[in-house]
Amino acid sequence: MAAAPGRRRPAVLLWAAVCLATALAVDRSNFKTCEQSGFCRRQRGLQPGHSPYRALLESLQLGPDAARLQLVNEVTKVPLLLELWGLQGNVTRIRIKELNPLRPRFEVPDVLVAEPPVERLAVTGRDEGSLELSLGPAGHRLLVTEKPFRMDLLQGRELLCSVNARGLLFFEHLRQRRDSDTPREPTAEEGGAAEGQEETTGGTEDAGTQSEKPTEATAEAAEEPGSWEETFKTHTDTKPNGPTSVGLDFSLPGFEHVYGIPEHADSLRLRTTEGGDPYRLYNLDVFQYELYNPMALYGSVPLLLAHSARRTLGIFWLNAAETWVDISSNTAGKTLFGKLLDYMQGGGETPQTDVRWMSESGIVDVFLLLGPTPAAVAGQYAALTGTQALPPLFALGYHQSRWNYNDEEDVAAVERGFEEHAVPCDVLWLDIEHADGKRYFTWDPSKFPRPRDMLQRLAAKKRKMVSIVDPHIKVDSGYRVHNELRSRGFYVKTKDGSDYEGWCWPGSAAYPDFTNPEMRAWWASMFAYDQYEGSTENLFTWNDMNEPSVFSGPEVTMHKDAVHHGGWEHRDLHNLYGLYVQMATAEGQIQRSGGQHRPFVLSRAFFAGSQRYGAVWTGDNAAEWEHLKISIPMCLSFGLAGLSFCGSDVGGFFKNPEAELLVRWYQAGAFQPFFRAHAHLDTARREPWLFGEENVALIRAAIRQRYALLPFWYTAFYRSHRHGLPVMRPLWMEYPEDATTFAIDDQYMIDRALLVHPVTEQGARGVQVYLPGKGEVWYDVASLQKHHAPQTLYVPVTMSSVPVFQRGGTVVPRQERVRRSTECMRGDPFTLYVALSPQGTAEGDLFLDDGQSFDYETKARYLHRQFTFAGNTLTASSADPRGSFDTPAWLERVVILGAGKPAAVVLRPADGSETRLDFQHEAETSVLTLRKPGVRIGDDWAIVLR
Ligand code: MIG
Repeated sequence: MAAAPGRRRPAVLLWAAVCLATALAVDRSNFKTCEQSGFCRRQRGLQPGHSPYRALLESLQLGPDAARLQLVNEVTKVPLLLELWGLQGNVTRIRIKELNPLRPRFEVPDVLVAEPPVERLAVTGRDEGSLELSLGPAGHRLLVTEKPFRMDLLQGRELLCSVNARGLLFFEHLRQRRDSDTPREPTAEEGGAAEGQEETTGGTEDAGTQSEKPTEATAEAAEEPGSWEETFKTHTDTKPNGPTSVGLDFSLPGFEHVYGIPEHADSLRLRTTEGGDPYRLYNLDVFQYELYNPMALYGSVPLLLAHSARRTLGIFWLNAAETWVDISSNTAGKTLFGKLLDYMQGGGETPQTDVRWMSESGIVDVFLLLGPTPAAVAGQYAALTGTQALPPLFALGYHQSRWNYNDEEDVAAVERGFEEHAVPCDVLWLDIEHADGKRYFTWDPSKFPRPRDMLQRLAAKKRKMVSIVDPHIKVDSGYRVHNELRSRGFYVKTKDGSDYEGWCWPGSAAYPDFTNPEMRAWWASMFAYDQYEGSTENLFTWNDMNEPSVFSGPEVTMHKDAVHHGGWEHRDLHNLYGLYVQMATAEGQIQRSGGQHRPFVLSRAFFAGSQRYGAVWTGDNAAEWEHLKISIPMCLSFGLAGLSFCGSDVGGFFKNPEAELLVRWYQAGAFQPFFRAHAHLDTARREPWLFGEENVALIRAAIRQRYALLPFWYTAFYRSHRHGLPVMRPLWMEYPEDATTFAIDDQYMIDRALLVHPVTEQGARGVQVYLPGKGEVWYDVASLQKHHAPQTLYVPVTMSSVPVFQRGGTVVPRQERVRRSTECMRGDPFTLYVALSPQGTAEGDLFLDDGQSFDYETKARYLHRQFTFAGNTLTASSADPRGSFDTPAWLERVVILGAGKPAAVVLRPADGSETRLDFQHEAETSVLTLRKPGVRIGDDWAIVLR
C-alpha cells in the first residue's frame, strides 16, 4: 500500500518535520477530535435522560456464579444480555453484549491474569419495577431498575455508584448493510466471520426491524453518513461491519476527584470535559505533544479512579478499541468558598462526578473496584491485571541514551566519560541508527562491525546495553526477518487479505501480527543468541513505535480495517497491539536464558496489564520546564494504572536544555522509577560532563543519590510486584483523608517513606513543600532536620538541592559506597536511616536477591528483612521466613533521626552476646549515628539504646 506514490507524500513530509524539529507544537489537524470520530460524535449526540433501554426483570437467571438478564432497546427491539458478577475482594463485574449478535464481537483476551473467583449472588428483594441482588459478604447490593434501565450499587445505605443513571447506555448492534447503493464484494474477513453465523443467530431480522423504525440513537447511527465508511483527511476507513460502538455512563455521588486513564499530558487530577473534547484513549505516535490537554498519546489504560476523603473506587473498562471518556461534575467551576456557602445555606447538593465511556467496538465489560481504600483499589486492579514485573536490579540504575550513539568508538568514548568523571551508569542505549538500514535484529556493518566485542567490553565494566527493536519490519526480500514473517503468514493483513504495508523508518514496512500467539512465539525465538546475531546476555530491548506507528496511516497509525489473527479488525484491538509487542519481547529474553533471567524491555505503547512486561516512558517530550513539571503527574497517573516502572526522557527529547534545566531534570529523574537520559538525533550532545565542572558535579551528585537509595527502590519494587501498590504514588494514597493532597502535581511519595518535591522552576530560590499527616514528623534528607506536620514548609534551595523528606516512623536502607554500576554494589554494606515517629517508633524493610534471576520466585532465594524500632530498641528480623539468600553484605552504619543522646548503645546479635557500639550524637539535629555494628544484613539482631 505504501508503495503507491500517493501514500508516500505525507510520510516524506512527516519525515522532514521529524528531522527539523523546530516549531514545538503538535499538528492537531493530524488527529481526530470527537466530532471527527464518527462513533464519538454519534454517542455524544445522545443526551442524558432518554434511555431507550428496559430491563426484562422476568428474564433473570441466577446461576451459581453470575446473574443474567435481558435488556431491550424499546425503539429497535434489539435485545442485549446483561451479566453480573460479584467477585471476591469487593469487585463487581458488569458485562453487556448482544443476545444474538450477527457476528461475534471482540472480547479482550490476555489482559486479565485470571478469572477472579466469584461470590454467590442472591436475590434479596423484588417488586414490579426493580430487583435487588446481594453481591457477596461485603454487604454490597445492586438495585436493578426496569425502566428506564439503571443500576445502583449500594453498600449498606450508601450509594457508591449508579450505572446508566443518565441513560447513556449505547449499543450499536451488528446489522446488515441495508442500502443498495454501493454493492461490495464481501471481504475475506466478513466472509469468514459470517460463515456459520447466520443460521444460528437470526440477527438479520433485528437489523431489518431496526431500519424500518429509524428513531432515537441507534437508528440515527445507521443513517448518519460515516456509519459504514468514514473519511479522515486522505484516509478512508471502510467499515465492513458498520457502526459497532458501545458506551455507558457511571455516576459517582460523593466524589469530586477522579484520576487515571493514562496516557495524557495532563494534571494528575482529571478535569471535566464539558465544553471540550473527552479524554481519548487511542495509542498514537503524537509528534511534539502539547501539554494539559485530553488528546490521546502512546499508551492507554482504561482505568479511572475516584477518590474522596471517605473512600476510593475504580472503574476498569475492559475494551481495547478507540475509547473516549467524558467527565462531568456538578461542582465544576465552583470555588471552595462557593461550595462552602452552598453547604452552609443548606442548598448544596452532594458533589458528584459523572463518567461516560465510549468505545468504537467490542462489548461493555466493566469492573467496579469498590475499594474502599486506595490500597484496596490498587490490590483489586492488580488481582485482575497482574502486578509490576520485578525489574532486574540494573534497570533501576541510571540509563544513558540518545538517538544515536554513532558507532562502537562512540560507545566506548561515552563509557569512558562515565569512568573518567566518576558518574555511575548501568546501561548505554542504541537507537534505530545502530541497525543495518533499520532492519532490527541486525547491526550496521560499518558502524557496529563487532557488536559482541563491544558488549563484552561493557560486560567487563559491569554495564549493560539496550538496543531498539521496533515492530515495523522492512519489506526487503534480502532481509531474513521479513522473509520468514511473510512466508509464515505472520503479518497483519489488509481487508483484502494481502500483507498490510505502511511507510515507516525503513521505508516500506510490514507489521508482524503480535495478536497471533504463534507469531509471538516466533518473535520470542528471535532473541535467542544464535538468532539475534551479536547479542549477548547483557543486551536488553527497547520496543518503540508499537502503537503501532505508521507514518502513512490514518493518524499516523494502522488502518482500522486491517485484519488480524482470527479475522478481528485492527479497530477491535488497536490499543492492545503495543502490549503484545512488549509481551513477546520479554518472553524472548526469558527464553534465551533458558527461563533463568528476568527480562528488561522498555515500551512506548501500553495497555492494561503491560506492567507485567517491563518499563514504559512518556515518549517524545521536550527540553522545556513545563515538560519537566508534567513528568510528575504523568508518571503518577501511570502508577495509579498499575504501571510502576515509568520515566520521562531526562533532559527532554526535543530541543537543547540549558544547563540549569538539565541539572534539575537529573535531580527529578533520580527520584522517578525509570531513570534514563535521552535526546533527539538533531540535538547537541549532552552527556553529563559536557556542561562544565560545576554541572557535572551536580549531575554526579544526583545520580549518586539514586544509587545510594537503590536498596530502597528495589524493595519498593518488590512490594509493588507482590501487592500492586505503585512505587511512585500520589500523597493521597498515603493520606487518603487529607483533602489538601487531592490535587497536588508537584510532589509525591516513593513507597510509603520518602516525600519528593523536585525543583521544577527556573531560577528557583525555594519551594513550598506540603508535609501531610496530623501529628507526624518529617526529616529533611539533606539536613536531617525535623519538621512537624501538617504544614506547608518553605524550603530554600540552591542548585544542589533536591527537596526530599523521610517520614517519621520509617526505616530506609541505603548502600552508600560509590560504585560504577549496580552490579559493582553487590555485597556492599548497608546503612539504615531510622526516622523516628513522635512516639519513638519506626519500621521498614529490605528485599535482597541476586538482582537478576527468577530464583527468588522459583527457589525462594531471597531475603526480606524487617527492621523495627520500639522501646529504644532496633530489631532486625525476617519479614518472610520462606526466603533465604546468602550474602556477605553487612551493616556498616545506623543513623537514627529524632533520637536523644543515649548513655550507651549495645548490640545483641542472635548468639546472645553483647557488645558496645561507638556512637555520635548531634544535639542540635537529634541525630544519633551508630558506627560499625558489623552484623550480617541477613542475621537477626537487636541494638539497644540505654
Ligand atoms: O519517530 O527511534 O520516542 O525515543 O529516539 C521517532 C527514534 C522514533 C521515537 C521515540 C524516541 C526515539 C525515536 N523514535
